Amino acid sequence: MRKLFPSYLTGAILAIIGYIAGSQFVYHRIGSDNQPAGPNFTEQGMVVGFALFFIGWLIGIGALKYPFTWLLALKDPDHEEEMRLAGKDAGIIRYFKFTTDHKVVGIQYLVLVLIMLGFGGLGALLIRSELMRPGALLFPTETYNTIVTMHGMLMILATITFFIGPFGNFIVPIMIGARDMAFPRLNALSFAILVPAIVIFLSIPFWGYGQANGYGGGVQTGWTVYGPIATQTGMGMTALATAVILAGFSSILGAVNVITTIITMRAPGMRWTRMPMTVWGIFGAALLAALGTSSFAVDLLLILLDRIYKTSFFAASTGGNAVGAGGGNAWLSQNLFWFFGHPEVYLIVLPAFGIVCDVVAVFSRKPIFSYKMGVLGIMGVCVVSFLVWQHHEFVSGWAPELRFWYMATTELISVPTGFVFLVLLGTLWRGRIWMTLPMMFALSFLWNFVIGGLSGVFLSDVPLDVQLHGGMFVTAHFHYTIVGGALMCFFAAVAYWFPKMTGRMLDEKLGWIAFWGIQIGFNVAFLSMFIAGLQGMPRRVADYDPAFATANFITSIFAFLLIASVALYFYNIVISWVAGKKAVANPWGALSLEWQTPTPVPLENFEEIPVVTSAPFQYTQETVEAEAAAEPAAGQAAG
Ligand SMILES: [Cu+2]
Repeated sequence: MRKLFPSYLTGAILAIIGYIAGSQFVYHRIGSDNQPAGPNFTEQGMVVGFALFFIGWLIGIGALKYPFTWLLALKDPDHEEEMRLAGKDAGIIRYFKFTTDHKVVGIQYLVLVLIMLGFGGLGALLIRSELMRPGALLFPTETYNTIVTMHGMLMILATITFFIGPFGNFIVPIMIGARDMAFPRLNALSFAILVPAIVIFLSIPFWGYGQANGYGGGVQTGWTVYGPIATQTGMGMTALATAVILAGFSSILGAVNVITTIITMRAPGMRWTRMPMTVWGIFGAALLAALGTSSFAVDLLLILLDRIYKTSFFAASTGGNAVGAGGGNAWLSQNLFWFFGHPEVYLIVLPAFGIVCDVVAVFSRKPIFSYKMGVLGIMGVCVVSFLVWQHHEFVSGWAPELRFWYMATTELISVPTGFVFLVLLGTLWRGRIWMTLPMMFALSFLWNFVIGGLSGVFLSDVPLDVQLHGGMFVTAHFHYTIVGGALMCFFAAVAYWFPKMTGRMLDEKLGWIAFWGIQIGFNVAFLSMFIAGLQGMPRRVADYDPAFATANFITSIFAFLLIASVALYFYNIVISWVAGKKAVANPWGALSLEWQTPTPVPLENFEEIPVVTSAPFQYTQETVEAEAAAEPAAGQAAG
């Protein structure tokens, strides 16, 4: 029983008590009727409730214990206890605790990310079921809009977390030869903040149905939450804004930790030019998260102020019920959103660039081709990604005189991206290719991302974008980059590091069935969606012209195949984690540091801090020939 306090269980109990206390305080102390001129008490009650929900959770899991003992100069009695609890002998309970072991935090992130992708996938299933045929099949339009908004936002939250969270925490410290992250408690906190954020997010559909504001419940803005519709839409918007602001903090704290760890915790000899590409990719993404997230947080904060206190940051005119008497600007919302929104897509993809380079090097048994050009590519994208955001507003009427410049910068981003792809092709060239599951997912990233990237060039051209903006061509484009690209790389990373993170091998047969189902389902579904877009079908509509029926029917059927295959892959992850074949310490014969540690990885990672003497993945002719000679043994090891 003692192990259960503090834990996620006590955290959940105090969070619920906190919500009830906070919201009831507002409702009863100030009253819950909405006076048009005054603040929106109902949503004020929600926000105060959410704030106490969050604080109750932090107290309940013990996250505030250390800061208070430190603040009050009390001896922190539990420091040793805390580390012990992070140790092996605490069993599975340690995964439901506020713990400082970066490996446990990495696993916690992996599980949460899989749950988020699961809910996002459910949203995709509902969307494609509705769009399988013209006509309103399953949902009233407001419900459909809420599902589309939640699917988009949740998948974005999942994909900006699914590399830095699991692998940035578990693998990167070991890969650079460190014993832990720079700020272990901040690390635990960044995860602890994300959990209540996702719970609040999933509550969106339950707020406000039947309310008088004509927009009903939920939220009908799409993931871009533009003002002023974000101010007028259902009450779910207040839950969404609160949840994403919290998730933003978690992302910034996590990013600061990763950046500091990579700069300060590298082992002797681990020069910048000797770091595996995974580390560069995650470093670049962390920089984008640390620098960009706040503009989105401000956007959401202004939406909450416009909703609750009737300010009018995004309302040009008041329509008679605003304290601010208008004078706001909807373009402000778009710019605050996309100043983060575009770097955010590279926050998702930069780690994938790095991971794919490393995986391809390992399974081509070759050093990374032109390593420095690869680094230049990743960091080049990192910088240019802050200079392109207006390409999302080519048809919004904002600053048409700037369109030429943003078209140029957007096309410029293809150059450093191209570096990374040439590095990949150069590494594959004449490699001794070992077609493992991680390798195949890495190669599918290559194939899909090229299609995603090229279709992006179309959209960066103003004349073409005027035709295609707001249509299904755009939706197909970003699903090719994020699903076809980043998600495939996530599946590669899971298959690649699964043996090190869980001590088990993923089931190969199930893996391959899922792989081909995913590739066929994904490519047919979204190639057909490009066609619907070229035919002129708008996005974010619950119903559409019968002219688009064929393309949508094909997309839905193959999307079902994709979703079923992803579900099979998740099933494989679960059963292999529980009962998969035991893994040896280095089943892939990889040369980076994490594979030189035993499995399971000891608490302190290394007996002795390693000394690094060369660039990563220095496969030589000799090592490859020696391995080839021992081939039968290697086959069995992996088989
Ligand atoms: Cu963009």
